[in-house]
Amino acid sequence: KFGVLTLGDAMITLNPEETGPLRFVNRFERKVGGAELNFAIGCARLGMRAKWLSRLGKDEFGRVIYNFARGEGVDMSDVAFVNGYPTSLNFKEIREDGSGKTFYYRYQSPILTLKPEDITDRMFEDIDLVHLTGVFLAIDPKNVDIAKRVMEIAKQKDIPVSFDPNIRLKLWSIEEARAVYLEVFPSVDILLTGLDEIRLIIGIDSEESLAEFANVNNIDQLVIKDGENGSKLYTNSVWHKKEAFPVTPIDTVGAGDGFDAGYIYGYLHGLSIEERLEFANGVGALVTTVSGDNEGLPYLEEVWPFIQNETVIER
Ligand code: KDG
Repeated sequence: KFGVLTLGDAMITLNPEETGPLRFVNRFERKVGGAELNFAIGCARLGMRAKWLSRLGKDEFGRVIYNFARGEGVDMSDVAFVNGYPTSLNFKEIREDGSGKTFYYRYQSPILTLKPEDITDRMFEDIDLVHLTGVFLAIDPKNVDIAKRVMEIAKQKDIPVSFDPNIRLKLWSIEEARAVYLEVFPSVDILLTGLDEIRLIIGIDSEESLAEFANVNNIDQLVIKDGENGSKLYTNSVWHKKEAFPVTPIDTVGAGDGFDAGYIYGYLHGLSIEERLEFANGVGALVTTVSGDNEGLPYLEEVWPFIQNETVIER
């Protein structure tokens, strides 16, 4: 089994029981969210070993997240509970087309207590890929040092690094984000980004200029996610494209994390480039069909029949 390591913050996600503006929603479902944790759960469901490194509030909600992630088979051996930092909350608003807004209650996140020196060589044992995202970087400037340390150790050990900018402008300004991303990109082997997002960060979106950007930053695989328009990949001087699967989305939050897990599955398992994109598109699409940030992440045996449009016997 391939092993992936990721690190980040998680929170209780309050999913509205009805669509429309948050101020009119009276009932919520208590769920679990966090971009990197979603990724880890996605990898675990696809049959990989997934380690999520984090800190959780020593409170009831911290326990909910811990038990939930452990139940999904995520390796929680480098997660510690901390006092004085309550587990964060994230209220979601969902519109009729499945698109969402988030309202964070995330001021003293437990991950603020994680320090660069907490990252040790031992955590990289049996790890085949390290995945980082911009949510972790946005939470606190010192997280940039942590990420740098992680990428440095990964490089020493010849472990590829994937990165998703996952831009959250409610957590930092575009200027702050841009400066950090530009520092991080040259250390990234696989960049998994939304088209809108990369346009926002580097101000370009044509294939020619994106290819140039990948070459300059030494990015081996530049993967562009474009929702219902599908995805594309630039690698070895060539662009590859795959169309999206038509689905009726009910909650799109977490689809990008699912796509990332699907792509990394395909990469580590040696799927061809076209298959890899198709697989990732399939995982991302399936995530949007279920309410919650990670509930829709498919198990491996659910992905292929979906992609091949096979009839599944249900009863
Ligand atoms: O990618 C999905 C995440 O955005 C969600 O689970 C919550 O981590 C989260 C965030 O910071 O928005």
